[in-house]
Amino acid sequence: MTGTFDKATRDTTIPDNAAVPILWPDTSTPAGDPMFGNLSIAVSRTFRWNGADDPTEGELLITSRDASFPGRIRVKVFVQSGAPGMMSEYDDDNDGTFEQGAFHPWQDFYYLWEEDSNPPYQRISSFVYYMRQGIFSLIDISMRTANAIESHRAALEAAGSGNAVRVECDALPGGPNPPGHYDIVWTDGNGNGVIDNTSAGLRDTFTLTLQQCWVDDPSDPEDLLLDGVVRFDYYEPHVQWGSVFDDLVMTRTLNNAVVPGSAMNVSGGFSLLIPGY
Ligand SMILES: [Ca+2]
Ligand SMILES: [Ca+2]
Ligand SMILES: [Ca+2]
Repeated sequence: MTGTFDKATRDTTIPDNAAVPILWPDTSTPAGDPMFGNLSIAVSRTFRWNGADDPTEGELLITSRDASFPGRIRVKVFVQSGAPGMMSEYDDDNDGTFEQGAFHPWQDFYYLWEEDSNPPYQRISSFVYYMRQGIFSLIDISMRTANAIESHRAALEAAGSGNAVRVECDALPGGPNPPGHYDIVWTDGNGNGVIDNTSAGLRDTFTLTLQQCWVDDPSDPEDLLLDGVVRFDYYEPHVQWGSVFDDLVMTRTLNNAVVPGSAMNVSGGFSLLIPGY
């Protein structure tokens, strides 16, 4: 996935195409049949956010890579009767005409995939978008992790390689919820006493262990409660790093209260290259 972020306007764009094998919503327990088979996802119109939580432009085309369903699904940002949301459409015989279609405002669209009784093309549209949002959340966590390392750079270097620096998180209202925390451990791979990057297996690495860490963005009603481990298996300050999530539990909070049933368990990782960050 590639894109750009304008720091001044907070305009995010994602113009790429991506082939993503999406099999299970929770890859830590890959048992039973995959939900929707193996899907190919193409961005047919650039996604733009422009500082908003939900995109204001964008369109995806979804096909099956393992013949789980015929034809193709189109899902696009749409406004109907003044309500912003997504239009899902299905061309089941691949002749270019989309015979079926339905609009859902954002709050309904997000959760279409969970209901077995919804038409499969609507569930798949919703699930693909839900997964993209999940990836966005992980990118956000990865960038916050890099920020945390830079914010505590002096303390980490003073503590030395292998010694944890503890950082308090915010207190989730409605006790008993004592503020959680995270511990950052820096491993000075090249042993030079500073946080840096050198080549060929002598990389500085980091481990963040989060315990009931909740950080409130005052401008956003939705925040995350985090438990688990985020590692950087390499880190080049302000340029690139490799994020690994070990049994990270992400639980959504809405208006400072946990959303029941929203906990998502993530294991896996990706590399991030951010020139000019
Ligand atoms: Ca058709
Ligand atoms: Ca170093
Ligand atoms: Ca908030």
